[in-house]
Amino acid sequence: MTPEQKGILERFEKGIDSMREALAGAPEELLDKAPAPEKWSIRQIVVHVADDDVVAAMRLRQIAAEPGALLIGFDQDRWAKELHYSEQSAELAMAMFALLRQSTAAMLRRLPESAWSHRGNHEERGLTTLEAFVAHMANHAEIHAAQIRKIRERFANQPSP
Ligand code: NI
Repeated sequence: MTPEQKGILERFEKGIDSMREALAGAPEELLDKAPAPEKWSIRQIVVHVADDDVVAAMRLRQIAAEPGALLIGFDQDRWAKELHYSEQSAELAMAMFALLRQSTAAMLRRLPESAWSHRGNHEERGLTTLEAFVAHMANHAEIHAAQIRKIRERFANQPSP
């Protein structure tokens, strides 16, 4: 692994802490707060982050083991609606997210450096390297952790009715 790949992998794993910290001490009723009616609540964001890592766990294994593999897209808004994200357990989603990320990070750590330049072929976004995809997933958890912190700040000063 190059120092840069090592840094990306560390950031990927730290996504677990970023999400945990963003959710720390959040009461259950706060999880269902959304910044606007058409926007996702904290609970929906947490389940989305976990489900996106379900897909990423598969894709990262495909790219590592089968370079050139076709990566199938999914409609995140349909998943949120059809899979009832608003009723799912945020705790269970976080546990799954943490376990998937730990296991995927352990798998990635054992790969030869050459595997990091393997490419997957995303049906909508085209070719992506393993390295770029791990970086993308590291960003994904960070972006959504920041989004959760922002929603919490917004509701922190509002007394409950
Ligand atoms: Ni997302």
